[in-house]
Amino acid sequence: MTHPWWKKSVVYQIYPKSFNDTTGNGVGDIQGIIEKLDYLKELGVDVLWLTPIYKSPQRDNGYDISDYYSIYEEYGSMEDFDRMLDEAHKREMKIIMDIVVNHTSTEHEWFHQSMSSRDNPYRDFYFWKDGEDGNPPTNWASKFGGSAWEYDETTGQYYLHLFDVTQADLNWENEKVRHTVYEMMHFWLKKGVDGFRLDVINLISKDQDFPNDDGSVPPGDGRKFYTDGPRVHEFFREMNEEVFSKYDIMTVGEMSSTTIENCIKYTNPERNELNMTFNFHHLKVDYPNGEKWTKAEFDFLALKKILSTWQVEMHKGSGWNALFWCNHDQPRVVSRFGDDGTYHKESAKMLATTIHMMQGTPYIYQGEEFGMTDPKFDTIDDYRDVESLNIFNIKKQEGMREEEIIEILKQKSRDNSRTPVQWNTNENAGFTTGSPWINVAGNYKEVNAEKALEDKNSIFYHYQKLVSLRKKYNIIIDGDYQLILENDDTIFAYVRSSENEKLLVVNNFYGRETMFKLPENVDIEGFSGERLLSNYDDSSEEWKEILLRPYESIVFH
Ligand code: TEU
Repeated sequence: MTHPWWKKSVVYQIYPKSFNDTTGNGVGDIQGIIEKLDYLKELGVDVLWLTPIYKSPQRDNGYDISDYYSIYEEYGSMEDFDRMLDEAHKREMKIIMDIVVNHTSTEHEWFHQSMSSRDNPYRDFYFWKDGEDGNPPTNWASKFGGSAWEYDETTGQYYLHLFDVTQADLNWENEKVRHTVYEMMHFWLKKGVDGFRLDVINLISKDQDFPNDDGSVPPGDGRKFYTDGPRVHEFFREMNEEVFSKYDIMTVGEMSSTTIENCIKYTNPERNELNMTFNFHHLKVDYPNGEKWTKAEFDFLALKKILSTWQVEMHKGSGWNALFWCNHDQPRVVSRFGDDGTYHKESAKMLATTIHMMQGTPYIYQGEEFGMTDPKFDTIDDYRDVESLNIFNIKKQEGMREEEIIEILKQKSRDNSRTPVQWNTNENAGFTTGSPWINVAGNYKEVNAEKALEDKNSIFYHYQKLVSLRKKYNIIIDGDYQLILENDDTIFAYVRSSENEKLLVVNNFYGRETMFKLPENVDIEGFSGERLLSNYDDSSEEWKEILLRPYESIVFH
């Protein structure tokens, strides 16, 4: 079977602001990315995804774009960008851009025009509505807290913002908006970029009746009227026909609160929409009753069940998953589902194996490859994220004690993944010679890239092996998936199968010993297992019955 390149690829996510600063201003930059390309090549990744590097007031670290055609000046110039693209291509790595077109910054010229008067030609680029008796047009909530509508005095109407008040939602019903966006996409593709990650792209089609949410379907915040909305598939097909189909690129959609049925439709190749989707259901297993802003253990059985259901159903529907534990919005996985103390190395490797042996395209988030942890900031002054700061204020107003809010942020804040990449033991972990825009985590002397490169047994080389296994064994790409021992509360084990081949993946998710026994109903009669990978030097060669040590993880072929 031949595969499109993006099915065989591993993607590495770069959050430029925190990646590598070469100017000493405390903010990462494009030159800093160029400097680290050889390091990324050594890891073996095929594609780099850059979170937004366009001109932006940075209220939401670039997800608030004020000009899609220029580079944020602290990151460098368009010449720097072109050079980076060229240098990546020379090393046979591709680059995909983050496209944020559900909304723009309110600093964008379109919004300035739009807000200036009710009959400005750009008025209809955004959603403007009258209030209802002094209240917002609907009771929809912003994802970052508060109402999704903001009143603007200039014209006496409200505009919609599903995210921050400075991120105004674009009106995709307006054909001019769509074509303006497509033109911008062509600009970047003509430069030679290799694809797009499309930010919250399943939110672009809003129910044009703008109903109030009666709360009958939780969480009752209005999302049912714009998530996987009425015309979203139509918009993707149009985008595909007018833009994507004209290039050899990859597209990955970030899908907020989506469903499997929709993700199959988004990614089944026969429908010509997108190549793959991110969904977040497996990362809500520590949100009890759907509530993110509370300190909680994760639900292990739910984690297994959700990941497995997506594996099985997407396979059946010929869809394609983006596989990931980490990104710039999520806490660090080793702190979240592993152990960032005693079993740091073992658990980080185990988590990597669990996700990389599944079907889909894996993503590695900067620093994950050597086990970066949550920084556990304990004062509000250390936090930078607009969402965290909003929530801090909201919870405080609701009467929660500051210490309690900080305990929640320590576990849940998006800043957990945004601290500078820990390159070495130098001051500021080698990220900057200046003062970093956000503090470096305290453990950089123990956890850093340089140290990982010097240790043949490091987490880094485990990731490197996982990347190379994917290149060697097509079963990782094509095999179907079967969860085994689904009710075991310690082991996450599954079998991948293709015609005459199987993979058995066994992971102990906890810091205690446990016995693995291959269930009788697993059809591997006649197979002899070869151990492909493990996170202890002397793991078992025997695969039917294994006494697993803390966080032990083994792959048999
Ligand atoms: O995130 C979309 C999104 O909904 C989340 O992951 C969000 O961070 C979470 O729901 C908050 O609780 C994307 C970007 O990845 C994120 O960084 C942006 O802030 C957001 O869109 C708006 O552009």
